[in-house]
Amino acid sequence: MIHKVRFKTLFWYFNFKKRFNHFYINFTANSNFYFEMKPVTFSLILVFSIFITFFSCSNSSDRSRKPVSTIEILPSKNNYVFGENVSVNVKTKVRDGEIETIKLYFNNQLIQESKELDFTANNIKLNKLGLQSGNFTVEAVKTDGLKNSRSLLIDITISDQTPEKFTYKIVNTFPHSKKHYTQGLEFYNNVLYEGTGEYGTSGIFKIKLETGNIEQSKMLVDKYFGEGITILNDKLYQLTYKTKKAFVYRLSDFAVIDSFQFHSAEGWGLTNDGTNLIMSDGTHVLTWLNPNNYSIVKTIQVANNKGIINNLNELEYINGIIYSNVYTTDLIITIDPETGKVLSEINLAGIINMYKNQNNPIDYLNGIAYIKKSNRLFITGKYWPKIFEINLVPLK
Ligand SMILES: [Ca+2]
Repeated sequence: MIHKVRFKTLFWYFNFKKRFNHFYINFTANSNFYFEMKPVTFSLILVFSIFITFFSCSNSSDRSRKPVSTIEILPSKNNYVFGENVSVNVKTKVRDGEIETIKLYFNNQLIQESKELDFTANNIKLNKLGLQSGNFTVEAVKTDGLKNSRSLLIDITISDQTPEKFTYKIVNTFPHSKKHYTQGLEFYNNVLYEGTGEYGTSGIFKIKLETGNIEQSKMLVDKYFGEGITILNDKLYQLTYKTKKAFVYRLSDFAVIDSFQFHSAEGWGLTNDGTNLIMSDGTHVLTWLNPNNYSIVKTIQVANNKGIINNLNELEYINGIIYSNVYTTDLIITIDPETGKVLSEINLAGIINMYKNQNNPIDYLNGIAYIKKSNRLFITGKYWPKIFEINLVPLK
Protein backbone atom coordinates (compact mmCIF):
# COMPACT_ATOMS: atom_id res chain seq x y z
CA MET A 1 0.00 0.00 0.00
CA ILE A 2 2.70 2.46 1.06
CA HIS A 3 4.90 1.58 -1.94
CA LYS A 4 2.00 1.97 -4.32
CA VAL A 5 1.11 5.46 -3.06
CA ARG A 6 4.76 6.54 -3.00
CA PHE A 7 5.17 5.41 -6.58
CA LYS A 8 2.07 7.38 -7.55
CA THR A 9 3.40 10.49 -5.82
CA LEU A 10 6.76 10.19 -7.63
CA PHE A 11 5.01 9.60 -10.93
CA TRP A 12 2.97 12.72 -10.32
CA TYR A 13 6.04 14.73 -9.35
CA PHE A 14 8.11 13.82 -12.43
CA ASN A 15 5.30 14.66 -14.79
CA PHE A 16 5.12 18.34 -13.99
CA LYS A 17 6.66 20.63 -16.52
CA LYS A 18 7.96 24.08 -16.05
CA ARG A 19 6.59 26.61 -18.49
CA PHE A 20 7.10 30.31 -18.04
CA ASN A 21 6.81 31.06 -14.31
CA HIS A 22 4.29 28.33 -13.54
CA PHE A 23 4.28 24.59 -13.09
CA TYR A 24 2.07 22.41 -15.23
CA ILE A 25 1.22 19.00 -13.89
CA ASN A 26 0.35 16.18 -16.22
CA PHE A 27 -1.58 13.53 -14.31
CA THR A 28 -1.14 10.79 -16.88
CA ALA A 29 1.63 10.17 -19.37
CA ASN A 30 -0.50 10.57 -22.49
CA SER A 31 -3.03 13.08 -21.17
CA ASN A 32 -3.54 16.44 -22.81
CA PHE A 33 -5.15 17.79 -19.63
CA TYR A 34 -3.00 20.20 -17.60
CA PHE A 35 -3.47 21.87 -14.23
CA GLU A 36 -1.72 25.15 -13.65
CA MET A 37 -0.39 26.10 -10.24
CA LYS A 38 2.38 28.04 -8.56
CA PRO A 39 5.40 26.20 -7.08
CA VAL A 40 4.40 27.04 -3.51
CA THR A 41 0.92 25.54 -4.03
CA PHE A 42 2.43 22.44 -5.54
CA SER A 43 4.83 22.02 -2.59
CA LEU A 44 1.98 22.34 -0.11
CA ILE A 45 -0.08 19.72 -1.96
CA LEU A 46 2.94 17.41 -2.08
CA VAL A 47 3.52 17.68 1.69
CA PHE A 48 -0.20 17.24 2.35
CA SER A 49 -0.46 14.15 0.14
CA ILE A 50 2.56 12.52 1.84
CA PHE A 51 0.93 13.20 5.23
CA ILE A 52 -2.38 11.69 4.05
CA THR A 53 -0.52 8.65 2.65
CA PHE A 54 1.09 7.78 5.98
CA PHE A 55 -2.02 8.64 7.99
CA SER A 56 -4.29 6.44 5.89
CA CYS A 57 -1.77 3.59 5.80
CA SER A 58 -1.43 3.52 9.58
CA ASN A 59 -5.24 3.49 9.86
CA SER A 60 -5.69 0.80 7.26
CA SER A 61 -3.23 -1.47 9.03
CA ASP A 62 -5.44 -1.12 12.11
CA ARG A 63 -8.42 -1.81 9.91
CA SER A 64 -6.90 -4.98 8.55
CA ARG A 65 -6.43 -6.24 12.13
CA LYS A 66 -10.04 -5.58 13.06
CA PRO A 67 -12.51 -8.47 13.06
CA VAL A 68 -15.07 -8.36 10.24
CA SER A 69 -18.57 -9.73 10.77
CA THR A 70 -21.36 -10.40 8.30
CA ILE A 71 -25.03 -10.70 9.24
CA GLU A 72 -27.60 -12.76 7.36
CA ILE A 73 -31.28 -12.74 8.29
CA LEU A 74 -33.50 -15.75 7.54
CA PRO A 75 -35.89 -15.67 5.85
CA SER A 76 -34.32 -13.00 3.64
CA LYS A 77 -36.89 -10.63 2.09
CA ASN A 78 -37.72 -6.97 1.52
CA ASN A 79 -40.57 -6.56 4.00
CA TYR A 80 -41.22 -8.30 7.29
CA VAL A 81 -44.45 -8.71 9.25
CA PHE A 82 -44.81 -7.26 12.75
CA GLY A 83 -44.31 -10.08 15.27
CA GLU A 84 -42.60 -12.38 12.75
CA ASN A 85 -39.87 -14.70 14.06
CA VAL A 86 -36.56 -14.73 12.23
CA SER A 87 -33.12 -16.27 12.61
CA VAL A 88 -29.87 -14.38 12.25
CA ASN A 89 -26.57 -15.92 11.16
CA VAL A 90 -23.41 -14.16 12.25
CA LYS A 91 -20.06 -15.00 10.67
CA THR A 92 -16.87 -13.26 11.76
CA LYS A 93 -13.40 -13.26 10.20
CA VAL A 94 -10.30 -12.51 12.25
CA ARG A 95 -6.94 -12.01 10.53
CA ASP A 96 -4.85 -12.13 13.69
CA GLY A 97 -5.34 -12.31 17.43
CA GLU A 98 -8.26 -13.82 19.31
CA ILE A 99 -11.91 -12.96 19.73
CA GLU A 100 -12.97 -11.86 23.20
CA THR A 101 -16.69 -11.67 22.46
CA ILE A 102 -19.25 -11.17 19.69
CA LYS A 103 -22.52 -9.52 20.60
CA LEU A 104 -25.68 -9.41 18.48
CA TYR A 105 -28.21 -6.65 19.18
CA PHE A 106 -31.71 -6.03 17.82
CA ASN A 107 -32.77 -2.40 18.20
CA ASN A 108 -30.10 -1.91 20.89
CA GLN A 109 -31.30 -4.91 22.87
CA LEU A 110 -28.73 -7.68 23.38
CA ILE A 111 -29.96 -10.87 21.67
CA GLN A 112 -26.97 -13.18 21.94
CA GLU A 113 -23.34 -13.11 23.05
CA SER A 114 -20.81 -15.64 21.80
CA LYS A 115 -17.12 -16.46 21.59
CA GLU A 116 -17.76 -18.53 18.46
CA LEU A 117 -16.87 -16.88 15.16
CA ASP A 118 -20.00 -18.33 13.55
CA PHE A 119 -23.29 -18.60 15.38
CA THR A 120 -27.05 -18.42 14.78
CA ALA A 121 -29.59 -16.61 16.93
CA ASN A 122 -33.05 -18.14 16.52
CA ASN A 123 -36.62 -16.98 17.19
CA ILE A 124 -36.02 -13.25 17.20
CA LYS A 125 -39.40 -11.52 17.27
CA LEU A 126 -39.68 -8.45 15.01
CA ASN A 127 -41.79 -6.19 17.16
CA LYS A 128 -41.47 -2.69 15.76
CA LEU A 129 -43.49 -1.47 12.80
CA GLY A 130 -42.29 0.90 10.06
CA LEU A 131 -39.61 1.54 7.49
CA GLN A 132 -36.10 0.44 8.52
CA SER A 133 -37.56 -0.40 11.90
CA GLY A 134 -35.38 -3.40 12.64
CA ASN A 135 -31.72 -2.74 13.25
CA PHE A 136 -29.48 -5.75 13.82
CA THR A 137 -25.99 -4.85 14.98
CA VAL A 138 -23.13 -7.23 15.58
CA GLU A 139 -20.12 -6.05 17.56
CA ALA A 140 -16.98 -8.18 17.57
CA VAL A 141 -14.24 -7.43 20.12
CA LYS A 142 -10.74 -8.96 20.14
CA THR A 143 -8.67 -9.67 23.24
CA ASP A 144 -6.37 -6.78 22.26
CA GLY A 145 -9.36 -4.43 22.46
CA LEU A 146 -9.70 -3.82 18.72
CA LYS A 147 -13.35 -4.02 17.75
CA ASN A 148 -15.63 -3.59 14.81
CA SER A 149 -19.36 -3.50 14.31
CA ARG A 150 -21.71 -4.09 11.41
CA SER A 151 -25.40 -3.22 11.13
CA LEU A 152 -28.27 -4.51 9.03
CA LEU A 153 -31.47 -2.48 8.74
CA ILE A 154 -34.71 -4.23 7.82
CA ASP A 155 -38.18 -2.96 7.00
CA ILE A 156 -41.05 -4.31 9.11
CA THR A 157 -43.82 -2.66 7.12
CA ILE A 158 -46.68 -5.12 7.41
CA SER A 159 -49.08 -5.34 10.35
CA ASP A 160 -50.06 -8.82 11.57
CA GLN A 161 -53.61 -7.59 12.03
CA THR A 162 -56.38 -7.28 9.41
CA PRO A 163 -58.30 -4.05 10.07
CA GLU A 164 -61.96 -4.34 10.98
CA LYS A 165 -64.17 -2.62 8.40
CA PHE A 166 -66.84 -0.08 9.30
CA THR A 167 -69.37 1.98 7.42
CA TYR A 168 -71.48 4.78 8.96
CA LYS A 169 -74.96 5.91 9.88
CA ILE A 170 -75.74 9.65 9.95
CA VAL A 171 -77.31 10.60 13.28
CA ASN A 172 -77.42 14.40 12.87
CA THR A 173 -76.28 17.12 10.48
CA PHE A 174 -75.13 20.57 11.54
CA PRO A 175 -74.17 23.63 9.48
CA HIS A 176 -70.52 24.14 8.52
CA SER A 177 -68.99 27.18 6.82
CA LYS A 178 -68.40 26.59 3.10
CA LYS A 179 -65.47 29.02 3.42
CA HIS A 180 -63.64 26.84 5.94
CA TYR A 181 -60.79 24.76 4.52
CA THR A 182 -60.93 22.45 7.55
CA GLN A 183 -57.59 21.40 9.03
CA GLY A 184 -58.52 20.74 12.65
CA LEU A 185 -61.78 19.98 14.45
CA GLU A 186 -62.08 19.36 18.17
CA PHE A 187 -64.45 19.73 21.13
CA TYR A 188 -63.16 21.09 24.43
CA ASN A 189 -65.56 21.29 27.37
CA ASN A 190 -68.33 20.43 24.89
CA VAL A 191 -67.56 23.50 22.72
CA LEU A 192 -66.50 23.12 19.08
CA TYR A 193 -63.21 24.60 17.79
CA GLU A 194 -61.99 24.57 14.22
CA GLY A 195 -58.68 25.43 12.55
CA THR A 196 -58.61 26.35 8.85
CA GLY A 197 -55.95 26.52 6.14
CA GLU A 198 -54.92 28.10 2.83
CA TYR A 199 -52.90 31.32 2.62
CA GLY A 200 -55.07 34.27 3.58
CA THR A 201 -57.94 32.28 5.08
CA SER A 202 -56.13 30.42 7.87
CA GLY A 203 -57.47 30.89 11.36
CA ILE A 204 -58.92 29.40 14.52
CA PHE A 205 -62.61 29.53 15.38
CA LYS A 206 -64.89 28.86 18.33
CA ILE A 207 -68.19 27.71 16.88
CA LYS A 208 -71.70 27.01 18.15
CA LEU A 209 -72.38 23.52 16.79
CA GLU A 210 -76.14 23.83 16.43
CA THR A 211 -76.14 27.11 14.49
CA GLY A 212 -72.64 27.23 12.98
CA ASN A 213 -72.27 30.74 14.43
CA ILE A 214 -68.68 31.85 15.00
CA GLU A 215 -68.36 33.06 18.58
CA GLN A 216 -64.65 33.88 18.55
CA SER A 217 -61.95 33.83 15.89
CA LYS A 218 -58.38 34.77 15.12
CA MET A 219 -56.76 34.80 11.68
CA LEU A 220 -53.15 33.98 10.86
CA VAL A 221 -51.12 36.47 8.86
CA ASP A 222 -51.07 35.64 5.13
CA LYS A 223 -47.62 34.03 5.09
CA TYR A 224 -48.81 31.12 7.26
CA PHE A 225 -50.94 28.22 6.03
CA GLY A 226 -52.82 26.90 9.07
CA GLU A 227 -52.98 23.18 9.80
CA GLY A 228 -54.12 20.94 12.68
CA ILE A 229 -55.31 22.25 16.04
CA THR A 230 -55.73 20.71 19.48
CA ILE A 231 -56.53 22.00 22.96
CA LEU A 232 -54.73 20.89 26.11
CA ASN A 233 -54.88 22.53 29.54
CA ASP A 234 -56.74 25.61 28.22
CA LYS A 235 -54.14 26.24 25.51
CA LEU A 236 -54.90 25.88 21.81
CA TYR A 237 -52.01 24.58 19.67
CA GLN A 238 -51.97 25.18 15.90
CA LEU A 239 -49.56 23.78 13.32
CA THR A 240 -48.61 25.46 10.06
CA TYR A 241 -48.01 23.63 6.79
CA LYS A 242 -44.47 24.20 5.46
CA THR A 243 -43.05 26.80 7.84
CA LYS A 244 -42.31 24.25 10.62
CA LYS A 245 -43.89 26.69 13.05
CA ALA A 246 -46.63 26.11 15.60
CA PHE A 247 -48.57 28.74 17.55
CA VAL A 248 -49.88 28.47 21.10
CA TYR A 249 -52.98 30.48 22.04
CA ARG A 250 -54.68 31.17 25.36
CA LEU A 251 -58.05 29.52 24.84
CA SER A 252 -60.12 32.19 26.64
CA ASP A 253 -59.24 35.05 24.26
CA PHE A 254 -57.10 33.44 21.49
CA ALA A 255 -54.12 35.60 22.48
CA VAL A 256 -50.85 34.16 21.13
CA ILE A 257 -48.80 33.19 24.19
CA ASP A 258 -46.03 31.16 22.54
CA SER A 259 -44.75 29.65 19.30
CA PHE A 260 -42.25 26.93 18.50
CA GLN A 261 -40.42 25.20 15.65
CA PHE A 262 -41.17 21.50 15.12
CA HIS A 263 -38.82 19.01 13.45
CA SER A 264 -41.16 17.42 10.89
CA ALA A 265 -40.81 18.82 7.37
CA GLU A 266 -44.52 19.64 7.27
CA GLY A 267 -47.32 20.11 9.78
CA TRP A 268 -50.62 18.34 9.04
CA GLY A 269 -52.95 17.03 11.79
CA LEU A 270 -52.87 17.52 15.55
CA THR A 271 -54.49 15.94 18.61
CA ASN A 272 -53.45 15.08 22.18
CA ASP A 273 -53.70 12.15 24.57
CA GLY A 274 -54.19 14.31 27.67
CA THR A 275 -50.43 14.50 28.26
CA ASN A 276 -48.65 15.06 24.94
CA LEU A 277 -49.43 16.60 21.58
CA ILE A 278 -49.63 14.09 18.70
CA MET A 279 -48.97 15.37 15.18
CA SER A 280 -49.07 14.00 11.64
CA ASP A 281 -46.86 15.35 8.87
CA GLY A 282 -48.27 13.88 5.65
CA THR A 283 -46.23 10.69 5.89
CA HIS A 284 -46.97 7.42 7.75
CA VAL A 285 -45.32 8.77 10.92
CA LEU A 286 -47.04 10.19 14.01
CA THR A 287 -44.94 12.23 16.45
CA TRP A 288 -45.62 12.84 20.15
CA LEU A 289 -44.47 16.26 21.39
CA ASN A 290 -44.05 17.45 24.95
CA PRO A 291 -46.46 20.44 25.25
CA ASN A 292 -44.13 22.28 27.64
CA ASN A 293 -40.76 22.18 25.89
CA TYR A 294 -41.95 20.86 22.48
CA SER A 295 -39.34 18.06 22.42
CA ILE A 296 -40.10 14.78 20.63
CA VAL A 297 -41.39 12.18 23.09
CA LYS A 298 -41.77 9.32 20.60
CA THR A 299 -42.74 8.48 17.05
CA ILE A 300 -44.70 5.56 15.60
CA GLN A 301 -45.03 4.37 12.03
CA VAL A 302 -48.48 3.40 10.83
CA ALA A 303 -49.16 0.30 8.73
CA ASN A 304 -51.94 -2.14 7.98
CA ASN A 305 -51.70 -5.75 6.78
CA LYS A 306 -50.65 -4.55 3.30
CA GLY A 307 -48.07 -1.92 4.20
CA ILE A 308 -47.48 1.57 5.53
CA ILE A 309 -50.24 4.22 5.31
CA ASN A 310 -49.08 7.62 4.06
CA ASN A 311 -50.97 10.95 4.06
CA LEU A 312 -52.19 10.69 7.66
CA ASN A 313 -54.04 13.94 8.20
CA GLU A 314 -56.56 15.28 10.76
CA LEU A 315 -56.44 13.34 14.02
CA GLU A 316 -58.60 12.64 17.04
CA TYR A 317 -57.60 10.73 20.17
CA ILE A 318 -60.66 8.77 21.31
CA ASN A 319 -60.57 6.44 24.33
CA GLY A 320 -56.93 5.39 23.88
CA ILE A 321 -57.10 5.01 20.09
CA ILE A 322 -56.00 7.50 17.40
CA TYR A 323 -58.43 8.24 14.57
CA SER A 324 -56.88 9.66 11.41
CA ASN A 325 -58.16 10.90 8.09
CA VAL A 326 -56.20 9.49 5.17
CA TYR A 327 -55.88 12.52 2.92
CA THR A 328 -57.59 12.41 -0.50
CA THR A 329 -59.54 9.27 0.45
CA ASP A 330 -62.94 8.58 2.04
CA LEU A 331 -61.20 6.64 4.80
CA ILE A 332 -60.70 7.26 8.48
CA ILE A 333 -58.40 4.69 10.07
CA THR A 334 -57.98 3.90 13.76
CA ILE A 335 -54.45 3.34 15.04
CA ASP A 336 -52.94 1.60 18.06
CA PRO A 337 -50.77 4.36 19.62
CA GLU A 338 -48.27 1.79 20.95
CA THR A 339 -47.50 -0.21 17.80
CA GLY A 340 -48.81 1.88 14.89
CA LYS A 341 -51.02 -0.99 13.73
CA VAL A 342 -54.19 0.00 11.88
CA LEU A 343 -57.05 -1.48 13.92
CA SER A 344 -59.99 -0.52 11.73
CA GLU A 345 -60.99 1.31 8.56
CA ILE A 346 -64.10 3.47 8.43
CA ASN A 347 -65.31 4.07 4.88
CA LEU A 348 -67.24 7.34 4.58
CA ALA A 349 -67.73 7.17 0.80
CA GLY A 350 -70.83 8.99 -0.35
CA ILE A 351 -71.50 10.90 2.85
CA ILE A 352 -71.23 14.33 1.17
CA ASN A 353 -72.67 13.34 -2.23
CA MET A 354 -76.12 14.88 -1.78
CA TYR A 355 -74.50 18.28 -1.05
CA LYS A 356 -72.27 18.27 -4.13
CA ASN A 357 -73.38 20.91 -6.62
CA GLN A 358 -72.07 24.00 -8.40
CA ASN A 359 -72.54 26.18 -5.31
CA ASN A 360 -70.49 23.93 -3.06
CA PRO A 361 -66.83 23.61 -4.08
CA ILE A 362 -66.42 20.55 -1.89
CA ASP A 363 -62.91 19.33 -1.17
CA TYR A 364 -61.64 16.27 0.71
CA LEU A 365 -62.89 14.66 3.91
CA ASN A 366 -60.87 16.13 6.80
CA GLY A 367 -62.08 16.72 10.32
CA ILE A 368 -62.83 14.38 13.22
CA ALA A 369 -64.17 15.55 16.58
CA TYR A 370 -65.54 13.71 19.59
CA ILE A 371 -67.53 14.60 22.70
CA LYS A 372 -66.32 12.17 25.32
CA LYS A 373 -69.06 12.86 27.87
CA SER A 374 -71.85 11.85 25.52
CA ASN A 375 -69.84 9.56 23.20
CA ARG A 376 -70.69 11.54 20.05
CA LEU A 377 -68.53 11.39 16.89
CA PHE A 378 -68.49 14.14 14.26
CA ILE A 379 -66.82 14.42 10.85
CA THR A 380 -66.59 17.07 8.16
CA GLY A 381 -64.40 18.11 5.22
CA LYS A 382 -62.73 21.06 3.54
CA TYR A 383 -65.41 23.51 2.30
CA TRP A 384 -68.15 21.04 3.25
CA PRO A 385 -71.50 22.74 4.03
CA LYS A 386 -72.24 20.21 6.78
CA ILE A 387 -70.80 18.57 9.86
CA PHE A 388 -72.12 15.03 10.27
CA GLU A 389 -72.65 13.28 13.57
CA ILE A 390 -72.24 9.58 12.83
CA ASN A 391 -72.41 6.16 14.38
CA LEU A 392 -70.03 3.47 13.20
CA VAL A 393 -71.59 0.37 11.69
CA PRO A 394 -69.48 -2.81 11.41
CA LEU A 395 -69.35 -4.34 7.94
CA LYS A 396 -69.92 -8.05 8.04
CA1 LIG B 1 -59.64 16.42 15.55
